[in-house]
Formats: sequence, C-alpha cells, structure tokens
Amino acid sequence: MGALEEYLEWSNLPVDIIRLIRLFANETEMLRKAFLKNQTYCSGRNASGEQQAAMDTFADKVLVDLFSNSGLVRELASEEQDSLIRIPDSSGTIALVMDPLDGSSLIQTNLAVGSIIGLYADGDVLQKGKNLTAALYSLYGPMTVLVVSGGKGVRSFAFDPDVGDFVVLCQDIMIPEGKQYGTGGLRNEWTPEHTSVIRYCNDMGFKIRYSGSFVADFHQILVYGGFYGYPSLIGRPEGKLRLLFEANPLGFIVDQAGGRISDGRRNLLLVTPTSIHQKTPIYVGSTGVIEKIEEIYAEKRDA
Ligand code: AFP
Repeated sequence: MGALEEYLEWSNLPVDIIRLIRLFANETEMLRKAFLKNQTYCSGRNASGEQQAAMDTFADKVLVDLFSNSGLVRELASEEQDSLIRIPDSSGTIALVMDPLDGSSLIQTNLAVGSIIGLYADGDVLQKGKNLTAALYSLYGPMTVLVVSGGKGVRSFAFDPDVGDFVVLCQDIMIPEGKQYGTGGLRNEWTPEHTSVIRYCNDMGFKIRYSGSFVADFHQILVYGGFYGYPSLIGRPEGKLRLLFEANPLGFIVDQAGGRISDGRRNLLLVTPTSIHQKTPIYVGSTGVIEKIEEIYAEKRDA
C-alpha cells in the first residue's frame, strides 16, 4: 500500500472525504503536465476581477468536472466560478471549496504554484474554517508535493515518478518559530498597523521571502516559520485574499501544525463567511509572531 493510502486509512476520515482526496491526488500529475501547453493568459477575468491564465481555466474545468461527477459533493465553490455550483442529485453530503490554481501570475516564470482544497463533511460552503473536516494543497515545484490534514496533524508527501505514487516527505509537520516573512500590498498603501508590523520584523532581523503565490509562500512559512501577510490596505480594507478558497483551508492546516491565522485582530477560522468570494486581510504563520502582530494591532487601536 502506498504512503498516501496508508495515511488515509489511518486518518479515520469519513469515507467520502477519503475518496475525494484520492481522486484529487490522482489528478495532480496530469495537472502538472498541463503547464506545458497552458502558458498563456486569457482576456477573461474571474469573480475577483483578476486576469485568468489558461491554466486557471483548465485546472478549474478539470477539478469542477472531477468533483461534481464524483457523486460525493453536494455543493462546490471555486475561486474561478462566479456562482456556487449545487449538485442536488448527488448522493453525498460534502461541501467543497477550492482555488484550482493559486499563484497563476507565476505560471510564465516557472515558480511554484498549486491547488488548494477544503472539505466540509456536510452543510454548506459558507461555514467557519474551524468546521472543515479536511484541507489539502498540491504544490507544483521541483517536485509535486501534497500536504494534507484531516484534523490529526499535518503530513506532506512527494510524488515519486519512478514508483508512480506519493511517498512521505514529512510525517508530522509542526511549524517552528521562524524569522521569515512575506507581505503583499504596495508600501504606499500600508496602514499604520501594518507599517508597525514590518518595522518590528526589521528590528528583529526577519528575512523577506515573497513570491506572489500564496500557496508556495505559505508552504515555505510552514516549513521554516515566520509569517505571510496580505493585510488590510488603505483604499482596500478587505485586502486581496479570499476567506473561503485561500484563508480557511490553509488556516486549518497551519492550526493543525501548531500555528495561527488572523486578520490582525481575530482568529480567521472563527469567522462565518457571508458570501463565497469574500475577501479578508491575512496574517498566517508561527503562533508567537501572529500573537505579536495582534498585539501591535491592539496597541494601535488603543493608542
Ligand atoms: P490567484 O493566482 O489564485 O489569483 O491568487 C493570487 C494571490 O491571491 C495569491 O496567491 C498571492 O499571494 C497574491 O495574489 C499575490 O498578490 P500580489 O500580486 O498583489 O502580490
């Protein structure tokens, strides 16, 4: 039995969630190969007004078809779809949220990008991140990496082309207290709170690491510690990242790895979404540094 199968068996996850994780894992090598023929950007824009890459629409079509034809998913929300997809004749109860391809502006530069998926065993997609049953992401870098949490820690796998299956990369990821950070947003749009956060990082000797692919930057923080931030900006208080598709699944994973996700004031996993494309400011990373960021925000508010 392969390492991913062993993990899924050990996880105690509901059988339909296991089936969906398996279905997605089986698609990753095909998605990876598709980058070669999908290097262009389209004239179309997604629901957040961002330019779509050919690979965005390709990955979206593949995964929407895969999940909606699985017979396991009742409701599906994708970052690349304007509206919620309901599958009333499905025999399953799962609500699935996904960013089929995160970091698409990096496709032409061959930097790492990936797919993010969150799975709720039942109910709808507008649930708190803490209610997720499982979350996972793939990362297409020098290796195809799969990071999975079913609520019992976090395990990472790498695809071994010689074996044709995933092997364990890290058995039980715990995020360390590191000193790396990456921040989105133009400097002249930073709020006083965010400016103070960055000043703190500079004073403490943090190193900058930011690629423009949330899933890749997140993975780096998960391994080395520190934080990734896309904050509230002047003129854009909601920031840029999406609560359902990006913040919640990766927030669930970091929480399982002993880290935290916050908007600077509160734990994002406790926020009930009101719309599928809702955006939120994000700070995600090591517990100590996220607590410090919340402290800085509270000091500024009380000043
Ligand atoms: P998509 O590729 O899914 O549209 O996501 C891109 C993204 O939301 C996130 O992955 C990046 O961290 C962020 O945007 C980069 O934004 P900037 O280009 O403003 O730095």
